[in-house]
Amino acid sequence: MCTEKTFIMIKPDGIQRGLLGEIISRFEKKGLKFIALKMIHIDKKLAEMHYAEHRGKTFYKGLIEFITSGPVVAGVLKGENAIKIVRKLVGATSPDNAEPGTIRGDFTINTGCNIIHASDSSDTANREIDLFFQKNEIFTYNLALEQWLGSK
Ligand code: D4T
Repeated sequence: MCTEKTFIMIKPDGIQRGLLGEIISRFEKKGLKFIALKMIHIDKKLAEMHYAEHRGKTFYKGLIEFITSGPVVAGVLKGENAIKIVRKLVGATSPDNAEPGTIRGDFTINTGCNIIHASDSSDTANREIDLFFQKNEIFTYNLALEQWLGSK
């Protein structure tokens, strides 16, 4: 068993389309625990740090403009194998590969406006959590079930 933390961000289109509750609910129902959650309007500097790996790519400029176009909701989720499980719930980047039943598979038809981001590795998760959250914005609390699941 490997208890992990991972970072998610519901993008401006997810909020514009009224999908916040639906998306948050999917993670909760799966059994993942939110240990941080907030709405922010990302500025250009933070956007460029978050998407540094894509600098120079054809879609980079549009990506930065889009992610700074309105508020996003950022969160930290904790649970057993959280990184892989959250990526599975989110679905593939390209909507034509995203399976029905996943968030992207159910709600998107466009690669750029794909409503949610989720960390793809432990290193990425740590980097992104540090980028978006102060230490005092991340909470420690137990769920009653965790003693039976062996996950805290
Ligand atoms: P994010 O980072 O948004 O969760 O997406 P992924 O992790 O699934 O995919 P990514 O890093 O490859 O892409 C980042 C972001 O860029 C947009 N994008 C991507 C785009 O507009 N055109 C493209 O061709 C690609 C590959 C969508 C997500």
